[in-house]
Amino acid sequence: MIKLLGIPSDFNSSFMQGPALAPDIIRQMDIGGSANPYAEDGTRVKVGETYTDLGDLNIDSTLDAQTVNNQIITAVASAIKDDSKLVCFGGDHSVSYPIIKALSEKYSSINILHFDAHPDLYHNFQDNPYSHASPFARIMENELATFLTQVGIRTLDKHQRTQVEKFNVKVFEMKDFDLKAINEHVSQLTGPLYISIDIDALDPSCAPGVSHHEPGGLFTRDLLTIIQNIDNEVIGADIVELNPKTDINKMTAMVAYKIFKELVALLMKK
Ligand SMILES: [Mn+2]
Repeated sequence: MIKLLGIPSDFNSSFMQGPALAPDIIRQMDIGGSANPYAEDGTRVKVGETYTDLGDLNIDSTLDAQTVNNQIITAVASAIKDDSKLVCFGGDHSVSYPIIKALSEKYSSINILHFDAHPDLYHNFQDNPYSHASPFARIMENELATFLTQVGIRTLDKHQRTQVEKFNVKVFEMKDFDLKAINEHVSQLTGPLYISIDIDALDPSCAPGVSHHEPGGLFTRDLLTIIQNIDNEVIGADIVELNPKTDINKMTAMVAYKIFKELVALLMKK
């Protein structure tokens, strides 16, 4: 079974709030009537038919980050204990750390395919170890994943380059974008694959509804092509950092929904 969980977390965002509003807005694309309910391979994707919507976690932003992380870990563990595959809508990117923590207790040798403008590898950002700028530092230092691949990156600074080397991350920087090389690399990964998609991996012309606009990103088509070429065992995915407050005519919400449909079709394959 495929399940959807909304994690409306905002309090680890460093710059502006908004991603907590995203899960409901992406869901509206499914039920609003304007969208086609099919992935491009013909898979019908509809709530109650193809996937079960678990609703949103009730995130209490007055609690400390570790308590909220534990709440997310418990919810994810419970959702996957019947061997369901889970897609989560964030929320800011901080949610990927507790999601992958829960998955790592069920699966070993996880590979992560991470789409983002930013590497999110800061050891310590604004004195918040659970910041949305740091989830992949926490994941890698706790050895929750065997290998991390990043695609769409265009903001590497000196510190994060050091972190890339420390954690042996394979980074496909946007300035060297090569679709074929990415597809080939992903096909060679062995072990279960988790996909984390920060919507700001996309160019702001495709996805303006994000908190951190970083020009020079992926086109929606590039991302869809990479997803559609994946033949690995995929164990789950997240779509994070959509900020409805900066969106235009819900176009980014529709892009997120389109990506969700392709992810569901992929999760149904094996
Ligand atoms: Mn980002």
